[in-house]
Parts: sequence; structure tokens; C-alpha cells
Amino acid sequence: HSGYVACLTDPAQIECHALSRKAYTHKGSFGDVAIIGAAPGMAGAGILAARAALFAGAGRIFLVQPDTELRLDMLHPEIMCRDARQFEFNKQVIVIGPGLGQEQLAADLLRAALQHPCPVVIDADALNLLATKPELAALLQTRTAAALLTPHPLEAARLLALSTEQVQQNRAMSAKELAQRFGCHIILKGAGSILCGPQDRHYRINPSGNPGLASGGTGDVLAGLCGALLAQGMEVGDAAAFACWAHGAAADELVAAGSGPIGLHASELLPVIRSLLNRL
Ligand code: B4P
Ligand code: MG
Repeated sequence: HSGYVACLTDPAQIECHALSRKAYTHKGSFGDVAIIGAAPGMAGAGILAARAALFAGAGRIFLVQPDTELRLDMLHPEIMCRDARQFEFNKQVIVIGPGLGQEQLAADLLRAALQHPCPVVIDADALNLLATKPELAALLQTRTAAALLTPHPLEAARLLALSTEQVQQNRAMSAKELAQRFGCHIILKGAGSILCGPQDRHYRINPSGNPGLASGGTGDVLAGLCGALLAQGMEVGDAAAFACWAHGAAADELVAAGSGPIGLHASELLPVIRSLLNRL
């Protein structure tokens, strides 16, 4: 495409000194992440995103739910469960969408998140709300803090009012169109995820990952991972590229160890992603 150049993500080229840990640090140095989702019946999606933020090193993680179906993640009590009706946005990086639902309260939460002057990751049902509510899309367009949209091809198709086939036939241009229309960074997921920012003259293709990732919940893990990297101070384009790379590389390590692609599941990615971050 004229002037729109592809390059493969090379993890060695990504600026990730934000992740290194000095001796005199405390949890306040690694940021707060608020995952907004996990509505009744869809709690797993929010939990996976929150656990991903935990394993990727965020200082504090809140799981903010439209209904407090879940008071505690028994496996990971570090995650603080909160009721969305009482939650006050402070300085958290927000990840909104995994298991959010599309009720009125969900739309109200997305509006509040978009008005919050901190980085926001928008996934899953929050993307579907953006596709159906023009006033929320307009809010996103006028926002100044970083925003990262993480659609799979069907979510991208809804946002662009195209078919999934049309998006897949021209993935790079679909990602660019989304980035420009919403003024956001985009990860268009799927084999060879495409990444771009609103001002970029190039787009990136993520080289890692395999069909083991085509299973429920892996997208929620990616969203939580992006949130944790942003909370630790990475720039949004770098955070998106590094998250995609680490997410895919974790799946590749699991396959190399015989734990996939058949039966590879989202929870298994978490300790491998952590190990990758610590081996940097
Ligand atoms: P949802 O029901 O919304 O599924 P979800 O909860 O979002 O699942 P999850 O969050 O775990 O996965 P996500 O895709 O976000 O929608 C699923 C429906 O959307 C499907 O039934 C289908 O109709 C449509 N759809 C989704 N992906 C499609 C595609 N590629 N082509 C056509 N239709 C599609 O995140 C998955 C993660 O795994 C991403 O990081 C992704 O990059 C990675 N991944 C998936 N398959 C991969 C592969 N083959 N190789 C490498 N990476 C892969
Ligand atoms: Mg998803």
C-alpha cells in the first residue's frame, strides 16, 4: 500500500526498560490496573484479564464488576474485587470489556472510563458498545490519553460496518482505518496480529503465536497484559507490540513443551508470560 509499510515486531527493538526493577521500589511504582468486566455469567473473562495483569507485574489490580457476583478470586486473593456502582476512578490504567456485557450499566461504565484521563485498553463487549453507540465513539475520538483497541476480526468488522471476510481480506488497511477513525492504537488480532497507531506510516505484524491461541479466554489474557505494561510506564505502541509478542511467544513455548496446540488454554499462558518478562 502506498507509503504504508509492514515490519515484523522484533522484541529486541522494543523499549522495555520501564519493566526493570530497582532496589528501592514499592508497589506504587508499578501502577494500578482496573479491569472493568466480569458481569454475571461472564466472570471468567474478567478474572483472566485481572490474573494476566497480576502475572505481568502491575502493582495493584482491581476487578470492577457490574454486579459483585465475585467477592474474591480464591486462587489469587491479591486481586481486589469491587462493585462498579461504588468504584471511584483514580489513577488506574483501565482495561474495559472482558465479560462486561452490553447493558445500560456497561455503557455507563464505558463512558466513565473514556472520561478518565489515564490510558485505557478497550476489548470485547466494550468494542461492541462502541460499534453500536455513536456518542461513545465520539467521546473516544476526542480523548487525549492513550487508548488501545484490541478487536478480533469480527469485532473489527462490527466497528467498520464490514463483513469479517472483508476485514480479513485486507487486514492492514482495516487496522489503519480503525486507528485513524478512532485516533487510537489498534491490535487487530488473529494469526499475525496487525498493530498500528493513528499517526503511523508503518504497521507491525506480530510473528509469534500459533493455533493453540484459538481458544476461549486468550484474548482476555492479552488485554490484561496490555494493561499491566501500560501501568508500568511503557508507551502505548511499545506496550501493544510487546504484549502481542510475549503472548504469542508464551504459546510457542507451551507448544514446544508438548502442551499444545491441542488443549492449550488461556490460564496456562500466565506463568509462561511471567517467565518471559523476567528473562528479558
Ligand atoms: P467472542 O465470542 O467475542 O470470543 P472472545 O470471548 O473474544 O474470545 P477470546 O477473548 O478468548 O479470543 P480473542 O479472539 O479475543 O468471538 C469469537 C468469534 O469471533 C468467533 O466465533 C468468530 O466468529 C469471530 N472471530 C474471532 N477471531 C476470528 C478470526 N481470526 N477469523 C474469523 N473470525 C474470527 O483473542 C484471541 C487471541 O488469540 C488473540 O491474541 C489472537 O491474536 C490469538 N490467536 C487466535 N488464533 C490464532 C492463531 N491461529 N495464530 C496465532 N494467534 C492466534
Ligand atoms: Mg476477546
